[in-house]
Amino acid sequence: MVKYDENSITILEGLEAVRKRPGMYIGSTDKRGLHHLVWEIIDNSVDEIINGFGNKIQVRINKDGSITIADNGRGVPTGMHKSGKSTPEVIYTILHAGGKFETAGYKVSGGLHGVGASVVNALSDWMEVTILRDGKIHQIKFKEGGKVDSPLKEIGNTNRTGTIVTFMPNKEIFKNLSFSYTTICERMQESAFLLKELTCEIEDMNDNKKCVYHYDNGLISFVEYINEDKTPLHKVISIEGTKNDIEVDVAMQYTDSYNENIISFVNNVKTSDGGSHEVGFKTAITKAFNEYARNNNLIKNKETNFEGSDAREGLTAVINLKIPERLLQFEGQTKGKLGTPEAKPAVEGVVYEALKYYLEENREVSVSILEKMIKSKTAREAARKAREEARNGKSKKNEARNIIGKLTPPQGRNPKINELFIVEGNSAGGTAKNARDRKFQAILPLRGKIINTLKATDSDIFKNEEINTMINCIGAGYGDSFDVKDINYDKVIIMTDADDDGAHIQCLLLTFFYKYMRPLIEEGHLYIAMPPLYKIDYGKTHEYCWTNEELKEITDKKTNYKLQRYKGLGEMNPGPLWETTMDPERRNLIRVNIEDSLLASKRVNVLMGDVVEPRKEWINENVEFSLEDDFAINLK
Ligand code: 0RA
Repeated sequence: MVKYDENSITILEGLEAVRKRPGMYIGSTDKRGLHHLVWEIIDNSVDEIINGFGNKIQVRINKDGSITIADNGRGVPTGMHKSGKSTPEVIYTILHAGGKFETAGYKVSGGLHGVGASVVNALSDWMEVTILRDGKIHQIKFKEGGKVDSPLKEIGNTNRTGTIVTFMPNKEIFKNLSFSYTTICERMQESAFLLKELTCEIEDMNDNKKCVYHYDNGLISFVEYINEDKTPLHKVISIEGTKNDIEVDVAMQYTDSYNENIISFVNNVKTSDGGSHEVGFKTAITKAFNEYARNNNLIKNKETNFEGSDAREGLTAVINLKIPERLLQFEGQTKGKLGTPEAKPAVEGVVYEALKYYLEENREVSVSILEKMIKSKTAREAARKAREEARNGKSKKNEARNIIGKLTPPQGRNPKINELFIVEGNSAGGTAKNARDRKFQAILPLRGKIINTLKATDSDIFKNEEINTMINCIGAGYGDSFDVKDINYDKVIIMTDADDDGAHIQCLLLTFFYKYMRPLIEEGHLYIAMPPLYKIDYGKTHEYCWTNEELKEITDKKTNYKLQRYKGLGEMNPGPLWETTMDPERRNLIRVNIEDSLLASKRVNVLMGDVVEPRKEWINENVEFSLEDDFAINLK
């Protein structure tokens, strides 16, 4: 254990730089950046618990817009730093201050995190740190981005230890100042899954919400949670082992779904872009299942092996590695990919040995998993054959027939400008056709219900007419062969009624795009249109409303008006539809933005259930409003 003390802190830079270029330190100043501040403070508390001190973190969203993060660790040291300032003042005002940047100890901070609590202070109106340590309570207060408002002083006695930080984010820097209870809960829940001993409490004082997370079974519970709405084929398999100083901890479970969901962490930091440990894991399971299948004659001599994708269909796995700092290597711009070469053989060795043993010991489970893999292999081979036939021209005519009569194409042929509106139902499609600017807007009405691509097999999905039509219209392929460079439209816009059915269709479409055309989302080409709910007519003029609050605000002020409620797009006339929803100069589009594949797939599951509320919440939380005025300017 490394001994941290007052002197292990060096002074590097001032806070001014942070305020000038917040993006450099926290990525952005939108909702994501705002939450980055919270992760920064929480990570410090988590670090303390990883190091073996304390077992509880509490987060409270306060009524005044500030947020409090408390832990029961040792408490920040309260002595004097060699600079003549108190240690807390140094930690919370000097950039890059903090033991973890300069010790050769075990603890690491991967990814973007760990830039320090001082960054949070720099970007806050005020911050207050209360420390419980050595029988005393100390407090220090800062204002205006890190100026000392009240220096460290003793304010009472206590028999507990810990650190309590409250901060108010700067109103000028952050566009959106409201902390998301859901986002914070999800993050804290993840920490609780990874650290068995940790208990997390989150409380929102604005609407009296509170939740507590604690999981004695750690990763096993994590996998059970991800698979909560699916049908598992067996109990979660738990694998633990150490090889070459790398601790490997894995939990895995197959379900009857077709999705693969592998999530990995290194020293409790998520490796969103995978890396050598994931490669090792995949190699190990493919090898173990192929060997078992061969030895038990489930794959015959002449037949080919399972491919990796067969071995992963329907698999949910969480991998957590503890790697000593001297072996750590991260790659990629966001440092989300593990580079450490030693991690591959370590994970591969541990997982292969354990899985081989497990399969021998649990024959019934092995057979049910292998039956599924055989189906996947057969379907994969059939799909390949069908694709080859299609490529040989056999289905070209069908494709053309598929589109003709459904799509109303634009006159112009510029894929950098053209827009595709995917519209719910024929009647809405007719209105949209009349409302559009035919130069660059295309209309594709969807007739049938969209298939749930999370539950259906690949072959069912590609038999589905609506899906085929969309793939053909967009024109850039799908799945691994999807190439965003080939898209026929700069914007693919989902336009549905503003009701629950519409929300459901949106979610089914989002699921499809998420699964088969993810780059379309990643590169910002997928949008949701926002038709209004009401029209208010004053005789000579009129106005539209998108929410009930807006409506109330207007109707509270006016007296003489006629109110029309739009039950669906089909009820709107082309004029109003153009003005409110399709005209680039006036419309509001939501750009679809899926940040996190675990949450997305988890949520897509929630969305696909029969519950409507979580669906709406998901849309509210995940789609970011962006007025795209740049486009309007380009057109004129
Ligand atoms: C430096 C040294 C020591 C603890 C901490 C920092 C510490 C920081 C934070 C931030 C949030 N919670 C925290 N808990 C602890 C340990 C000094 C010692 O007792 O040896």
